[in-house]
Amino acid sequence: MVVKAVCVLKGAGEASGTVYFQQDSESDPVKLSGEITGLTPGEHGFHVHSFGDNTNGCISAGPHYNPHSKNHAGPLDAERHVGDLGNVKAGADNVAKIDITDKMLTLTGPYSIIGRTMVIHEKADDLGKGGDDESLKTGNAGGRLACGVIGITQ
Ligand SMILES: [Cu+2]
Ligand SMILES: [Zn+2]
Repeated sequence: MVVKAVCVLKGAGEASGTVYFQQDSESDPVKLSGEITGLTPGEHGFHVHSFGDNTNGCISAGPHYNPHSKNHAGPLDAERHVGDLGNVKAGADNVAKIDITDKMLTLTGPYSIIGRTMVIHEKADDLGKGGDDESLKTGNAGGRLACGVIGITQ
């Protein structure tokens, strides 16, 4: 059964966007599409964070979604936070197109990301290769520009 979700990202500044999620069956990867506008050109860290809580802005979303207690890494690493989607890249038009297929995310079962928060960051994610403690937690991606809770859609 196809499961679809959507996330509308907003923040205190210019950045905003919409991300669509689709998973064709329980064992299929999750496809993400959409775009984020109002970004400085270049790479921006993009993750699923633990909580669907935006009561105090994006900070209330907590750390990267990490149900298996791994270190932070990149989306292609076997050992990573479930929420680690790496970077999206904005062009000179300040827009990042989202076109990601991810095998670790799921929209079904106990580790579903529905009800959690997507965050777009100020800086590039170093994918755990920055050589400091913070790199293994957050990828040194800096502040949270915009975020939104992932919700079920039709
Ligand atoms: Cu993040
Ligand atoms: Zn992470």
